[in-house]
Amino acid sequence: MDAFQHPDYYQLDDLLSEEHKMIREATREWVKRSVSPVIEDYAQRAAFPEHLVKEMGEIGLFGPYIPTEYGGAGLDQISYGLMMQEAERGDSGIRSTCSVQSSLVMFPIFAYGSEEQKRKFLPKLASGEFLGSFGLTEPNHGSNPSGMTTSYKDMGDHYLLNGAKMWISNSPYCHVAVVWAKNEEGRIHGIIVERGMEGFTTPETHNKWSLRASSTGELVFDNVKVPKENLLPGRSGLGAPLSCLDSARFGIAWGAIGAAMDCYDTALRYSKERIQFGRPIAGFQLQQKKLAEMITEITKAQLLTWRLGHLKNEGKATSAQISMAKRNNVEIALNIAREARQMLGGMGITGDFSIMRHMMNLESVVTYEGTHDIHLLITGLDITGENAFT
Ligand code: TGC
Ligand code: FAD
Repeated sequence: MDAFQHPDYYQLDDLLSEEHKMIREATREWVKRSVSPVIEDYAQRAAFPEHLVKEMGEIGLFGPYIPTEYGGAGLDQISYGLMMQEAERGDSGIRSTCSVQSSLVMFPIFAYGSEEQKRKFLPKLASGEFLGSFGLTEPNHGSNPSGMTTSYKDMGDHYLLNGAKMWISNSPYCHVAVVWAKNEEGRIHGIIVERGMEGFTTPETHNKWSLRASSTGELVFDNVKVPKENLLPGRSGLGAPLSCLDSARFGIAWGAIGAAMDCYDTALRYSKERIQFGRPIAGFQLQQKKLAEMITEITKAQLLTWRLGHLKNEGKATSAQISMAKRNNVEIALNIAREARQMLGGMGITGDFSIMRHMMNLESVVTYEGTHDIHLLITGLDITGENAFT
């Protein structure tokens, strides 16, 4: 049974509106009802719980901040963050599916798509009828997407797309993919590729020890004829995909707190029940040190994201501020998962508890959407003005 109780050491609930709390509770209830009972089994089998996609659409996890006229819920950024927190409290793979759909597929279509594209794709993506994927990373271009070689040619009445994307969340199940590719002048544009287009395949990536309940694969384009109306007309250049990453990284900053809270809550409860040397292990100073440091880091991360949420609502959050929150919160979540796992002793390595699954998932979260070190370099550039990437 999922007995999760969320830690709120600094009474941060007082800073949330009633609507925020309702949205958080609704998402938490759904996770307890639909995710927690099945997720360990899916992760152990490395299977994607596809049946949850429609449910995610129904409870508004896809594009919560997209306006209602396009099928979204028209909510603010803190609501989005709280939903991602609760989703990742269940499993990072569940949050990944929501991040990709909301911030990497719906956001670019909403922000840079034509009116026809918005009306054609957004309502179906919001409801979960369509699942989307986002193709930026390539086999030889991960941290440096500007070097991408996927490209398209103007053939008069259509574009011809060639290349391959790697490490793409949702790819084996996606109905549509927002793909970033260069035109003949070397300028990056977003193109919507639809399943069924000849030459478009999505082979699955196997043997992952992390995000096992999320499906990852490639996007392969072999002379794919893409109709001209599928090009996103609103923005070109690397800044277009990077702006989508800002939105997804913001959601991850919140999501990582969910994973951290779940590990802390599990370890705290276990430590009060587990008796060694005639007393609960919660009474030993070394175990208290771990728990005290966990709740301190969770509280700091909660404050960081709350402030970031307000800045984002006001349109003032910078990319570098989002990078700092993503980097910090994923790091503390990973450290908390490692410490919490030790607190459970041998039981910590089993699937009877969620901690090991969170720990392995977070190894992907600390790598995707910009690695831990890339985010450090983004902060370094922001504060010094010196570019240390190249
Ligand atoms: P650089 O020269 O710095 O920038 C190129 C242009 O982009 C602008 N820009 C941004 N715009 C919006 N948002 C941002 N965050 C931006 N950062 C930069 C910049 O102003 C410039 O504009 P312009 O008009 O002057 O051309 O680019 P660079 O080639 O030096 O690279 C910078 C770097 C390394 C920070 C960037 O490329 C980067 O972030 N690399 C990490 C790659 C990454 O995060 N990939 C993620 C792939 S998607 C994914 O992982 C999904 S996981 C999904 C899940 O399951 O949750
Ligand atoms: P590399 O870029 O090769 O980096 C290797 C190491 O070198 C890292 O430690 C990195 O920090 C370091 N490094 C690189 N450059 C520098 C530098 N200038 N200075 C110092 N150190 C440096 N991508 C998508 O487009 N869409 C998706 O949906 C998606 N989903 C993913 C799902 C999973 C499970 C995973 C694991 C990845 C996913 N990715 C996705 C790809 C992800 O964004 C990349 O893995 C990530 O950006 C890093 O790229 P890379 O793996 O090629 O590592």
